[in-house]
Amino acid sequence: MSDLLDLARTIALEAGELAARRRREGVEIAATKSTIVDVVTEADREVERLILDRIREARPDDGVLGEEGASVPGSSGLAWVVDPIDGTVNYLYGLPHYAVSIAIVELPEGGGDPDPLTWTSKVGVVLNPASGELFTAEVGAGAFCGDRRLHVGEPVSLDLALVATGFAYAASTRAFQGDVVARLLPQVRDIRRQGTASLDLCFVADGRYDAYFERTLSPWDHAAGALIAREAGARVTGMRGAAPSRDFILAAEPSVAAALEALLDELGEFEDF
Ligand code: LIP
Repeated sequence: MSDLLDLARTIALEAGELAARRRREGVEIAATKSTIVDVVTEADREVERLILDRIREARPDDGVLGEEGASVPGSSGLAWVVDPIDGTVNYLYGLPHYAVSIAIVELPEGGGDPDPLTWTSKVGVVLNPASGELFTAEVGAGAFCGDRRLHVGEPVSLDLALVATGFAYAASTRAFQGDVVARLLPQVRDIRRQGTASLDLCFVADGRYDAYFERTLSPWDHAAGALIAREAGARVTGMRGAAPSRDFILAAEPSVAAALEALLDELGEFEDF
């Protein structure tokens, strides 16, 4: 395990303990963001502050991009992309399916803000504090859940595929996404919507889902999970072969990914909304 992965893992474990402790103590909405259902809790903010402090202590020249406002330009060429509590609504409701997601990415020449269209992922760590499952990956070194090596599921026809997805916080976007899913549902084994993109990507890596796709994700939602899925043998792509981004992300065993991408295109998933 490289020093970078070890550091990210150690920070995630400490952050996960804080998140779980605050959950036990009781959680309330601190503010809303893009819409009335896009919420942030004080725990989100406190966990991000802890992660930021630990990164700055250990690697002061690295950049940091966090969901709750952490934005630190670096000079090292590396940036940390952090979702302190992914699956915030699950966390708010006490559902044991949320995650601390930490990625370390290499920025292109010239630096700039971390952008999933231009960064190169190096390290990914996703911890579910409620289950204790710690998913990790380092580029070229495979993906793991604890010490167990992860492998994407076997090829499967779409009518037997368990497909996960998620929905935006904006009602108009959700209406569009719901229409696509309604047309997809009769053509796959079943749909799962568990509310935490980073864990959805890890579940593809572990063969617990045959595929996952979503639109409108933020960079911190998928930065770590995308590397974990890719290192487990999944194809992880954006729209029409681009890199994953807010536009679209899909992760699956490569033949399943190709079939699902073609079907989603037919169902209108790639249209503007
Ligand atoms: C969540 C994602 C999830 C998506 C939710 C939300 P958050 O991130 O992980 O996949 O469907 O709408 O965006 O807001 O909990 O960090």
